[in-house]
Amino acid sequence: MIKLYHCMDARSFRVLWTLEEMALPYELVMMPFPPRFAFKDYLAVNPLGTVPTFFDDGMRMTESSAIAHYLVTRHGSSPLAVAVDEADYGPFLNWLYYGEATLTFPQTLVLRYTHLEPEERRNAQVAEDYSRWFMSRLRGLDGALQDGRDFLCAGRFTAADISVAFALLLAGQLGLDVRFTPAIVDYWTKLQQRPGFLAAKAAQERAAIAQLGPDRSAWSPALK
Ligand SMILES: N[C@@H](CCC(=O)N[C@@H](CS)C(=O)NCC(=O)O)C(=O)O
Repeated sequence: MIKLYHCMDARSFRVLWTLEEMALPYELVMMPFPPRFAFKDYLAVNPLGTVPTFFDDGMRMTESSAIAHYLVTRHGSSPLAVAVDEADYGPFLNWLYYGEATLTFPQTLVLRYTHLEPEERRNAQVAEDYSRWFMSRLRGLDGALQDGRDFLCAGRFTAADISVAFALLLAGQLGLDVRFTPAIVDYWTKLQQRPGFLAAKAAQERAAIAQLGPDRSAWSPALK
């Protein structure tokens, strides 16, 4: 049985989106963000306090892009995976890692110094520096999309798109999407229309209302 510990629109959304695209059964545990402070029992599940934590029977994982990769390779021969013998296997892995390590990391500094730190420790300069750093790193994505492709590799939607698209979702939460190039806006707009994306959005909303209550400000107390 698959079990996913998740916070609204956090990196664990990569996993939730993959599960919905693959129509796999799962149990979703919604927690207020950040669980390290707002749901301390979670530290027994994941001492880092980060989301996702994912279980497949007894096996536990905590890296969102790796879990997406695991799901599309371990659970059936999914078109969301690019196989080792396909020409785009290398680009597939590269985009999968780029989404987290290159695109998401600088945004966490923006999030921290605009929302998570107490008022007196917030720092507009740090936030702007890392926003610019993120934007310059997006050049890799913009360049790849210049040929009008809808998906990053193998000519089809894969887990690599999920990994990169999460970084675009986070950018929207931070107000950085106004700086997206037309090619990135176009790519991201189409991905958000996918039934799997919409199902994942609806699933987290339903579970949050059921498990955390209807007051949205309680879902992410640190982001008020
Ligand atoms: N590299 C990890 C990072 C996990 C991570 O830092 N998740 C964030 C949510 S987007 C988190 O839990 N932050 C809260 C905290 O650090 O306490 C992944 O891709 O899953």
